[in-house]
Amino acid sequence: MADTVVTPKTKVKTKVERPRLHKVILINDDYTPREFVVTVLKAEFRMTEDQAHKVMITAHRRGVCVVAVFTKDVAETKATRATDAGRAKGYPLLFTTEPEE
Ligand code: NFA
Repeated sequence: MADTVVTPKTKVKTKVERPRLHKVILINDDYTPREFVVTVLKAEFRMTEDQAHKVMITAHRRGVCVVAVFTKDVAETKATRATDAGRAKGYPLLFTTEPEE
């Protein structure tokens, strides 16, 4: 009895997953000036003039454009800050977020 060998019946498997990323999406509207959208994109998302202009014009033509992807917290903070920048000027500029597939 003192020499009984005990084999564990359960295995513990540690699983590490990367956090799901969230998209920040720019929504088109009829009132926010194009140049102001570009300014906000450059300031909040550290884009060049060229990148910002491409994103702005894509949203303008198609209705929406994915700006960038971040962890949930960062995406939500940036979307809120960028939306608030428009609101401060009286524009209906809107950035939303959604989880990546
Ligand atoms: N559609 C706006 C305009 O013509 C520009 C715009 C682009 C606004 C992208 C919001 C998002 N002034």
